[in-house]
Order: sequence, then C-alpha cells, then structure tokens
Amino acid sequence: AALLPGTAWAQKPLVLGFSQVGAESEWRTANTESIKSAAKEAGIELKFSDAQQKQENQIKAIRSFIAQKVDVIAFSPVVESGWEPVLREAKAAKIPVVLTDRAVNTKDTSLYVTFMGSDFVEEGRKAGRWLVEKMKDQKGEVNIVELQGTVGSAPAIDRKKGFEEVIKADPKFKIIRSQTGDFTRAKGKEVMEAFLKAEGKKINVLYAHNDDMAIGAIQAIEEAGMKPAKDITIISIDAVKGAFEAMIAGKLNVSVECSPLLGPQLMSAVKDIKAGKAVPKRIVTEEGIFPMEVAAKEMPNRKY
Ligand code: GYE
Repeated sequence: AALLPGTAWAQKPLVLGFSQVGAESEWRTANTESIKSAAKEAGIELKFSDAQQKQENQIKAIRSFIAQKVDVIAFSPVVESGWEPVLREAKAAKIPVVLTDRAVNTKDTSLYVTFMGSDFVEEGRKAGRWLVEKMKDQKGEVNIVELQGTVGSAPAIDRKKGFEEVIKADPKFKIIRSQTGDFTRAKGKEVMEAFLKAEGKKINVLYAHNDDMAIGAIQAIEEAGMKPAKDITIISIDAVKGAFEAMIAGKLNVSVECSPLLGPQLMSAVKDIKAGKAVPKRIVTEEGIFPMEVAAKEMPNRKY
C-alpha cells in the first residue's frame, strides 16, 4: 500500500550523529550517559561514536555521519583547531552541526549552529580566586605545579588562561612546573611523580585541570610520604563524585564545578533546529565551586 504523505514522515525519528571525545574521565562517562539517556527520552535515534581522544577518529565519524545523511551532527571536539575542512563538508551536505562541551577556533562561525557548554576561562578564574583568598595571609612564595588537560583542547587552554589571569595579580604565586596529564588518572599520577621527584617539598599547591588527574596525583603524593590537601593544597575542576569522596576523606581542598549533563539541552536544540526555530549561538552552563568544608553536605545532591 502507498504510504500516506505526512504520517510516514512524521513517525520517522530524528537521527543524531554524535562523535564523543573518548572515555578519559569520570566527567566524560557522565556526559556520554547524559547524551544517551536524553536521546532515548526524546525519541531521537542516536548514532554514537567514541574517538578515543583522537581527532582523526572524530573526523572519520563525522564523514560517516554525512554519508549516512543524519539529520543533525553533534560533537565534542577533542582539540580546538583543524576542523574547517570537515565542517565545510557537513555544510555542503546541508547537515547542521552542534558543538557540545568544547569549542573550535574556526573564524567562520557559520560552520556550526550553536556551541553549548561551560565557560572554561571562568572556571580557571574561580580556581585562581579560591587560591588567592586561601593564601592571602601567606608571606613567602607560593610554588604551584599545574597538571594540564589534553594539549590543544579548549578546556586545557582556557583553564590555564583564567587561572593565570587571576594569580598574576600577586608575584608571590609562581607556577614552577606545568605539564599535560591528558585528563586521565594514570597520567596525572605519573606526571605528579615526576614533579615530586624534581621539586619535592618545594611544592605548595597543585592545580589540576580536572578531578581525575588530581585523584591520580593524590596517590603519587601519598606514595611520596606527604599529606594531600595538607602538605600540598589541591585544586581541581569538574566536581564529579570521585572529587567529593576525596574532599570528604580530607585529601582534596576544592573542586570547581563543570557540568557534563548536556544531554537534555542537546536534544532540545536538535528538535528546535529541525523545526526551523532559532537557537542561540552560545548556550553557557551555570556552575559553582565546592570547597571540602561543604562536601559532605553537598554530596547527596550531586547528579554525576
Ligand atoms: O573537564 C575533563 C574531560 O571537556 C569539560 O574533559 C571537558 C573536560 C573535563 O576529560 O574531565
């Protein structure tokens, strides 16, 4: 029988191709879960692809979404640069693109519809402001080691920038070592071991661009016979459950919130785009900061 025009199409679910960065952190796992469950909830068919932290895999996934003629492509770009060619291919195929979580640095902003996610520079500033306040009566030098996120990624670039912007107001703050730990626990531990070997007791503060690297570093600090959060003040970002556990155990001083729960707003943007509704070019996530003193009280309210 002939399909009735209208009905058949109305029943066809929207198809969203999503290219995820990987599974490098607790944050990322919660983000993946949020996207998968929100798609289900919204009745959107999700084609999900994990790039294992490699840009080439993301480009391949996006090309395959174009070939499959999905309705919308969304992705969290592992690094900021190098996306123009593939984004132009999507544009030529008239497939709208949504950036989630991380930004790209392309000048041509017509290559994507919207970018939803956190203000990473502001997160870095929050970390810096907390430290400046905490150390305000400290007279001598404050030696900081920094565990950076993935090289070339928006959160690594911006969290470094925001933090430096705030601490440079007082020359007593010195970043004595800064290296990438690729946002993972294993790398965070490994790099912290090297920092401890090189600088030992000189280190007063650890600034980690995410909780997982801080948690790895805490192990390294304990294995070196020092007390995390006491001998070395530790600041990190994300505020995942693991960070709350570390704060409650007295091993992490503070975590700046970065919400991974982007699924519901992504699905509503996908629907709006397909319905021809206007979507804001930038959707910023609202977030706070949690020092260890409030961790036990806040823990039951945490959703990731
Ligand atoms: O902070 C980190 C993850 O892009 C905001 O990526 C995200 C970051 C998050 O691996 O834990």
